[in-house]
Amino acid sequence: MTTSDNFLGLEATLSSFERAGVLVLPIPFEATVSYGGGAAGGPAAIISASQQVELYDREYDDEPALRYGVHTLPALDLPDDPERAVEAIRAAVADVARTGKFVVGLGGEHTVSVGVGRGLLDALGGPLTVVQIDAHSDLRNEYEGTPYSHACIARRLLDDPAIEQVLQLGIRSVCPEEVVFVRANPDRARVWYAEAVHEDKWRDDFIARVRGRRVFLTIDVDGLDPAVAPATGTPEPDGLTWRETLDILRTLTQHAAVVGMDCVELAPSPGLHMADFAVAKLVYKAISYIMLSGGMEKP
Ligand SMILES: [Mn+2]
Repeated sequence: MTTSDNFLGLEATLSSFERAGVLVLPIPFEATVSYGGGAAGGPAAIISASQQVELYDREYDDEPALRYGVHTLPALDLPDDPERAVEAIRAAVADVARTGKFVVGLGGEHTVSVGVGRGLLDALGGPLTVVQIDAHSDLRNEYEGTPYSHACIARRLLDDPAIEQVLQLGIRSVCPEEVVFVRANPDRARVWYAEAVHEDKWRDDFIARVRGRRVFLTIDVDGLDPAVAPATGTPEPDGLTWRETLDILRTLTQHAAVVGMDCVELAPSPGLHMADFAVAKLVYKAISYIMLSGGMEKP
């Protein structure tokens, strides 16, 4: 592994497996995409763009990556069948998480998050709360003939009673089935639509739901506004701003222990490399918040 193919382009001393506190796992899976394609190219684009991200972070007056170190694993080679792919991701993530290092999955379509969440449960045990930044609720029981569609991932995670709740922020697009599900299961699913975030009407309720919990954080890049991250398969207007997104991540990591995360659905597009860069910078910010807030040691 050279500096050109590891996340942030860190020197060997900071990116070796032994030294790193963070493991980045590329998961270039794409099979159930329903609109714009290209998510399979997401991990490579994020890693490539991350080489351009300044390591110095003004919020910390420091280069946070030098404190925790990041190792980039080889990309997973997965079958096309989504259910089998989810099982393979689950096994791989469980192996990686058992090292005790912090795991960051890079998708790939959102279906990969089912495997990441289940793998974290296998390795670290439950219960886990899922915090999902997304334009879509992904709470359908089935979509286009498969329960393992990218449009069903929150529902699949909730199949496991060890997933105690899914908390969603930035949502703009839902179907009647999803609205009915959320109303019928208020203890297990909670949605803060984008307007609630824009109007700052999420914070207190969100903190109450995450405080002291162990969290799997899943970021669908379409949760952000297309002005920030336009290169994605199912873009929706009125998304989260950069500042709102960081506010959510900062608030989350101040009150909960994030034990694993992923970032999915970047579909790199020619001429839109600003999206690759924004997502790479967002992943770096998220890792820093998690690792430097005490992360896994929190209650
Ligand atoms: Mn989405």
